Amino acid sequence: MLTPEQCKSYQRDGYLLVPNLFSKEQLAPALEVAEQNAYGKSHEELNAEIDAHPEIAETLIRPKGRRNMGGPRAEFHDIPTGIDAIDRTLEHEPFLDALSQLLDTPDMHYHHGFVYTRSGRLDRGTPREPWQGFHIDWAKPLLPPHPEWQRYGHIQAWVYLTDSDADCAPVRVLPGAHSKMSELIRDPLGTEHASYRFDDIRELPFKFEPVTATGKTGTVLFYSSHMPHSAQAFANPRKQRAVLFYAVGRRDTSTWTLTEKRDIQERGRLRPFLTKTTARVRSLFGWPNPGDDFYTPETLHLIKNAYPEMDLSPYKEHRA
Ligand SMILES: O=C(O)CCC(=O)C(=O)O
Repeated sequence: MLTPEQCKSYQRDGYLLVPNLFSKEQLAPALEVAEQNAYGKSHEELNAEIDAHPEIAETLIRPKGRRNMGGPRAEFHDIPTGIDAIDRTLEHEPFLDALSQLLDTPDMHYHHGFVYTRSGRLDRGTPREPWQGFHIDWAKPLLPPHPEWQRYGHIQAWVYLTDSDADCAPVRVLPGAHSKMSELIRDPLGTEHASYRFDDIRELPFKFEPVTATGKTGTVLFYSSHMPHSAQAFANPRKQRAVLFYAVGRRDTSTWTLTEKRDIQERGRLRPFLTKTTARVRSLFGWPNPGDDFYTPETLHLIKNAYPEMDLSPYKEHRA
């Protein structure tokens, strides 16, 4: 069980690193499978292969997009993968207990899970500067972040299969920013901010100090889906970073906290469609129905910012 201090620190900071939630021995079979999937061999053998044939690195560079989170030669990345060594990691009771404590409910909902590997020799496209690259992951229904981040958010939990030391590109988070999202994202969807991406955190109206989420194998990083996070480059290109990455939410709000990473073109088509369609059809895409307590004067205002052209009267009428 997490201590009350750990729970409090998650509430305050929006993230929590829990060392030794799994043992290294317990995760070793999952790491072996993740490496075979990612590289077709172990990571050490991959480095040897690239040493012998440097030209292959160009063709193996981590391809862009969620489909390729598994790695450059991945056959899969979605969990369940069909392989017990990975899939049954989710059964670890202390992990489920921690999720339940942080979500403040025994009734949880699995949104998605990915096997996610990055190898230093093949990595491209990471932000160059420490203030770049922060974003929250797109909400599936394309709703702006709700001020009640705890109730209307979910948790992203990264189970570290490898040591995520300072030189192996640990992810960075912005403590405290999770509870400010509704104040920070005020623009129409489709602009820089409303893509939930902050080009330069130094320009935000609040000052945040990024924290680098280092941890040894067996550590779990929990962060709120409202938490901006950013990748960084490997300081040691011979290293890798492998995690099992889960998104788990509260069951009672699961429809609209789901954040599958949608294809960018699909998002582009969905936004104008959501703007003009009916409330009933919007509900097919995960929007709460008119009358749901999701809609408050404040959230209606946020939605108006996000979708200036949308007719919000069905949602407003139900409040009257
Ligand atoms: O690879 C990383 O460190 C960050 C990944 C990330 O930002 C994401 O998956 O949304």
